[in-house]
Amino acid sequence: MKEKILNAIKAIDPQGKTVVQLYNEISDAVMKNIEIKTCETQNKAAYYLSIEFLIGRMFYNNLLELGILEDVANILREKGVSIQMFEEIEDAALGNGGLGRLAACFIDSAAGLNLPLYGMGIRYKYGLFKQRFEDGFQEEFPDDWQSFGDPWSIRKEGERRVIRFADMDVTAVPYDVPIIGKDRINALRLYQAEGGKKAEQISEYLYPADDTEEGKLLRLRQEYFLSAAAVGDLIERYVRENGKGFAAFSKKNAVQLNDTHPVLAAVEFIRVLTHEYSVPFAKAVMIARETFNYTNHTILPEALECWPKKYIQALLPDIYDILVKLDSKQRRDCRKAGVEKADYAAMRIVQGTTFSMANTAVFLANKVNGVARIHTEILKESLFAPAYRNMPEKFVNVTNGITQRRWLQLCNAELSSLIDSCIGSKWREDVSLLGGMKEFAQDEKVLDGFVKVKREKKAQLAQYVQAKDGIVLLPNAIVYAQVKRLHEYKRQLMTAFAILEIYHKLKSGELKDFYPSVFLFGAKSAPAYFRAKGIIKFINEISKMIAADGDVNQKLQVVFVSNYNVSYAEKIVTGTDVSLQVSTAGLEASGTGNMKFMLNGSVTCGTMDGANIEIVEHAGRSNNYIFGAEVDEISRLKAEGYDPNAIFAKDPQMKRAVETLIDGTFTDGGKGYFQELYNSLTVGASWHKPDHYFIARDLPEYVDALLRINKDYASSDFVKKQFINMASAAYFSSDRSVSEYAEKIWKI
Ligand code: 26Q
Repeated sequence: MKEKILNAIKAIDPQGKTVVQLYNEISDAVMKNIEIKTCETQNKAAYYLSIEFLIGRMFYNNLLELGILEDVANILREKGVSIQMFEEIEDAALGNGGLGRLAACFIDSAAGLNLPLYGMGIRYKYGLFKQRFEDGFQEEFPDDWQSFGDPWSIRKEGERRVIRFADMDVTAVPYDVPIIGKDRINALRLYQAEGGKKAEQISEYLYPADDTEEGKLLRLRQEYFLSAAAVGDLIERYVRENGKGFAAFSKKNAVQLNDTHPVLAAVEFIRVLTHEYSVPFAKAVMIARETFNYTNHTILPEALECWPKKYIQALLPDIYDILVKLDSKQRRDCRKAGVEKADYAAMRIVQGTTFSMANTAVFLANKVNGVARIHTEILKESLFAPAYRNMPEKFVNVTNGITQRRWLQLCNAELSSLIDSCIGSKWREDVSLLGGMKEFAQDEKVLDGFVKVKREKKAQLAQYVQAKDGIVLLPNAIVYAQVKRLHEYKRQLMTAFAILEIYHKLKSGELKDFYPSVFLFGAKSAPAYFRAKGIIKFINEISKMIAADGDVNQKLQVVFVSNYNVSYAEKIVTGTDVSLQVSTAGLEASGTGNMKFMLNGSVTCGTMDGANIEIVEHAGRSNNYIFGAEVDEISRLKAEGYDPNAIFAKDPQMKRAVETLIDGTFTDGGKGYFQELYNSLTVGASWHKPDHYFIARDLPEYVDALLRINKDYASSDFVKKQFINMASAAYFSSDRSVSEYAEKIWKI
């Protein structure tokens, strides 16, 4: 296969061709010579249903996975073409953050582990919006990723299927994308909606604006579209091979629901079995329960989906009937099992005028899992406590992971070769061997090599930032990075205040011997999320002020890169010294960026939240900078009362930083963003109490941690800390996560 591909690429003549043309020709040469597996004939297979797959750029990754990246680079070089030029081909951003990127890492790992795991999602015409800053404000532009062509998918015309809504029929046409592993290539199947203008809308946008009823209905259509297309595929294939008795269905199929967005798949499954194959309702429910599993990714109340009954009734009357029947069955089951009234009320599928998707998922799932140990504990103790009390065997933890192929081998060839030179190259296939690097943590020569790699990656990052954003990074500075979706609970605003405090200390002369530092932010805000947009503007204002201040601008720099995406992340995680992971304890389910930084040798400056806890367990707390209130303290503060204003009053430096929001230091052009942020901290806003995310509680310790890092950075100990983090990262490979899913949940 490799020979064939390389020969086909050798035969390409780059003369007079554009980058896009060449990209398509080379990609085609690969696609013509590989075989994509779309199903199993004998064995059990697992299906990963997700409304997002944040794949990123496929070109380099696919060549890497095929083991021909270097060969192709050489062939192209001989033709006078640099393989780097394909960096202008933009990412397929069919996801917006952690949940979508996790799905991409998982299918990558499964292919690498030779496991039959097939992704199923939606082929959005436009991915996550492109972000630009206009006067420091976020502006959004459509992401027309197919303008570069889409050589990496195959349209499966023959496998189209009709999806029925009350008011229209929509055709789902699958496109199969190869997910390449060493010994197998699995399909990621993305469905496109067709059948007229209204039908096509369904797969037009990732996250259509849902501030209107129409937008919400469109989102519901998307969820059912994916669910019904996937279930239709699974059932049709099963019946073709096994006939219409469904007794063995769950022996051949396991389905993972990536959060509740595709949970209607389990309901649709019951609909098809009962309505189309005359399976009795109770039996259909039983089979669904053996087949489907649910991963929860967030406990934030505003992200827990509840669909108004009337929406489901209007668009999906048969699904409505099944949900109502499930709700009755749940009542009977609970009564029979002697479930407490209060527990039943909390677990109930019907909640007021809505259906709770999380409760539906828990009811229908064989296993329910959280994505880091603390998160699963919180599910068991809080969010799903009643269900856990009554069905403890359902709950399992699988801590998230990331693929070391994209997040080390591909993005950091330099560090990868350093590792090869110490422990050989077997770790590339068996990442658990990476732990062997710990033995080199005292080896001065290896540490020197590590420092050199970091310096080189920092220089590459600087080049990239300059090319993309036109900003020149301070040379040889410490790089602190906070890159992730913009959300209040992630507390980018707290980092902004910490920077302001440091700035004021620099100005007053209180801070001597401050090592030059760059704070790098990357984040997109949901278009309608007013406060998040205010935070972006605020950080950009801080950035501007510091850059213009000759007293400090050689010591401190704040850069908010625009259009942060997977490709940007590949540069940032390698060139960073300090990974900022500072969510309010209990609210970041896991985080996966934290793992990418760790693997590339950053220390974590963060709270005891999500996977940070397991990270410091593996790498040693003393090799990281942990601060802030832990979950218990946050609960206590919530119960006993928390008064941020009292803290502001006693801490003049904090007060000064916070008041820059309203004291005229910065302007938001009279749009009210900064006043709104200020109010949210001091008087509360919407349904939240003041400082709902406990910034005042954690900020002093945060500033302290950042300054401690600044002191430590100049010592050799700091490099050792970074190195040990890298050497301890094997556990956070998605190879490990996927193996756990395969064993504990899918039984494949
Ligand atoms: C909910 C209701 C209506 C519309 C949209 C949504 C919605 C959309 C996206 C709710 C949640 C999401 C995405 C959640 C997400 O990305 N969660 C992240 O998942 C990662 C992988 O498990 C974790 O590492 C992160 O901690 C978690 O925030």
